[in-house]
Amino acid sequence: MFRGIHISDIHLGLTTYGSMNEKHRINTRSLEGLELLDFVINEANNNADVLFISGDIYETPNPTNRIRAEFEKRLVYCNKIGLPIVFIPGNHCIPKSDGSSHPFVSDRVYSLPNIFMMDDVGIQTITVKNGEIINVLALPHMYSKDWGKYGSNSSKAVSNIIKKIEIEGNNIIIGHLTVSGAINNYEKTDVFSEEFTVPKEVFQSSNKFAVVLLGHIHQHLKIDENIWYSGSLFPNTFGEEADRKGYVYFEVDNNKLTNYEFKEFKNYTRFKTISIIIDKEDKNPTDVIVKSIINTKVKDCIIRLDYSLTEEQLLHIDINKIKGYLEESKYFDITRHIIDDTSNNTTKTIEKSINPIDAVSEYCYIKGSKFKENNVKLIEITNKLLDLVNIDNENKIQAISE
Ligand SMILES: [Mn+2]
Repeated sequence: MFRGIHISDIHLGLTTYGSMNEKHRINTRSLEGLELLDFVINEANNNADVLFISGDIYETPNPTNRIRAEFEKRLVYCNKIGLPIVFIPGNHCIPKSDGSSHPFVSDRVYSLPNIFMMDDVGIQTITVKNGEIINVLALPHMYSKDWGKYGSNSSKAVSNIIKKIEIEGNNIIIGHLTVSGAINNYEKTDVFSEEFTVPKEVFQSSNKFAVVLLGHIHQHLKIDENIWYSGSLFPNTFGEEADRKGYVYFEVDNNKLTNYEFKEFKNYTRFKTISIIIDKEDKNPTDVIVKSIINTKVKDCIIRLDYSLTEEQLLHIDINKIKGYLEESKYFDITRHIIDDTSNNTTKTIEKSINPIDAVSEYCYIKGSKFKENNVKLIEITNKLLDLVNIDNENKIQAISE
């Protein structure tokens, strides 16, 4: 029997909704990711035999030296304490252009005996902390040029890979991909190549593997008894506002899953949306908004405040008072809609800088329902443009909001 801990989608280097932590000289979002990672490593060291991370370690294929050093420092630590750590690159870690490498290249780190960076399809045999031997099949993120050698599409490719394998003992799959049927609201759609998508039946039809540990979809999702997404380490966007975040603890005995627990983190930054439509007759719109802010408990959260009111009521809004009540939050955006009494149209003013993706969503909203089907496409194009800017995320967001 061995005990595993599974996390995914850490996105170290993500800076959206964050700010510079002056003491540590690192963005608050990355700092939180590192703190949660430290917590998980500690849990794994005390209560498990091996730690798995199923992709999207970094937000971009070009993390800053600081971010890379912080992650590698933790790998070196895992090696030192004798905790095997197994991980694969996700789509965020792999450059889309041909020729350049992912960021997991340091010989000093990746040649260590307890570090298993699996950047190619294949099996690795690993002795875990309690001396048991396990076989891990890696399915790192693949573009169509990569799966082409295994099959005509991503589903056939994975099916062929699994069929060909002959192994005995405790076997595990670790993959960064979309299982079709699992809804992917949160990952940016990749417009440069086909999505790496596999039907769940491909995994279900094989009894060679005790568990399938998945990454890419940020919501914690159970696809089957022994097939799951652990979900991202913390919410990256407002799309993940309702998710619970944590890690999966599991036990495998004789190549069968014998225990599974999702353990939610106690402390992580929550995203909260406050959406208010103020009654047209209301004489104190500021009070209505303030009351809503108080009820929401905004302390240490990332807040999106969105209110609708008439032109007349707008004159009674005390924006400084509203902002005062949002001060305890870690970050806030305020958006207002003006309800036009003479028609059903609303117009919108954006009070504070928002990220480019949200800005495009707002634009689609303003344009109305006939524009809705273009929304997804527009966001894809925006992502593509942001990728083409080809500078690290921190600079990118600053450049745009300036
Ligand atoms: Mn991903």
